[in-house]
Amino acid sequence: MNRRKFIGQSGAGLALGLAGGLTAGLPALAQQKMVLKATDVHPLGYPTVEAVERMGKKLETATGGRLSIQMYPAMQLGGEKEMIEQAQVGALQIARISVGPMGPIVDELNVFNMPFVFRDVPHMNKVIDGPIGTEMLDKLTASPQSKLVGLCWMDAGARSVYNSKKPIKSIDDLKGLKIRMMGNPIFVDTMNALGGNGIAMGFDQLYNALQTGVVDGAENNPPSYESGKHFQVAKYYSLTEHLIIPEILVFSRASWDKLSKDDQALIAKVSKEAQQEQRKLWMEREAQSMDTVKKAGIEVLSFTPDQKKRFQDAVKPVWDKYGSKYAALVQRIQDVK
Ligand code: BDP
Repeated sequence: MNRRKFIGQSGAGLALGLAGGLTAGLPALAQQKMVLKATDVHPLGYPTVEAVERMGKKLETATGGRLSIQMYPAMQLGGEKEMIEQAQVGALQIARISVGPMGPIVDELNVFNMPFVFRDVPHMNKVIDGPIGTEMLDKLTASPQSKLVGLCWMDAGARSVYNSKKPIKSIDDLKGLKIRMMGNPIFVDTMNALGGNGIAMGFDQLYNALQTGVVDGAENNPPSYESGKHFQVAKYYSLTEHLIIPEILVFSRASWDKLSKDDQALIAKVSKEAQQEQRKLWMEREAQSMDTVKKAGIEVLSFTPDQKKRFQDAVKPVWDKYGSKYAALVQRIQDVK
């Protein structure tokens, strides 16, 4: 059924091609109408979702409606693990996912998943906009086990801890709290090194887990904390900013290989534009989300540089365990000023 959706309606495409003055001599592929199925865990209006929908409109305009994107937002197709699996088999074409769950698939990407690897969000954005960003997308595309094509990066700000038990005023307050992390051993180890009790769990299960007390808290950027309504069940938010993880837009390799070269180039072009457009949407949404949660009475705590340093020092065991294999790349990341 999914396959039918992707390459279906070729009759309509042919009619459209002919109406557009094209001759029937063109390769069949170039005339096929394609609805690219896209998905995201976030709801409509979220910066990543909006950016992909805008990409779809551009594709429609550029191809006279032959190529379009149908968005399945808000975990309609499952959590990120399921999204990746569906993209890998070509059951959907475009998935917007965090680099977090991609690390176990393409190990090099894990460098972006290391705690405090970026100085701040502008540093991360500079890295993904530059040669390292391009290389990492190429590595993802070239990796046979990914079965995905890396299209572009998106901004997801910095992740900070929230919980339902107590304000985290210093690293000591994390002790013993059960904190949900994304499914990647680096994150569980990071939370454990910070003194909490890291628990890997899908984003799709998190709201319930917070509500029922299966976990005491989680960590995320302000837009996810707000739009996922987690602030309603975990009201203490502390700006630990321990992870700055870019998002990634991937295309199913199985589907990509069925596209004409021109369509591939067009999708690559609108993706590059989406990288910059999403960033503007992101900054606006981040400010709005902060505003919303503060107005709802959330206590947002920040740290002095000295207090922050305690968090950075505490993750040394994580760097000792995973960092050495990425040493050369980490150096190049640090050299980006
Ligand atoms: C959000 C990311 C989303 C992740 C989610 C998570 O945008 O891709 O699934 O975090 O924590 O910030 O799982």
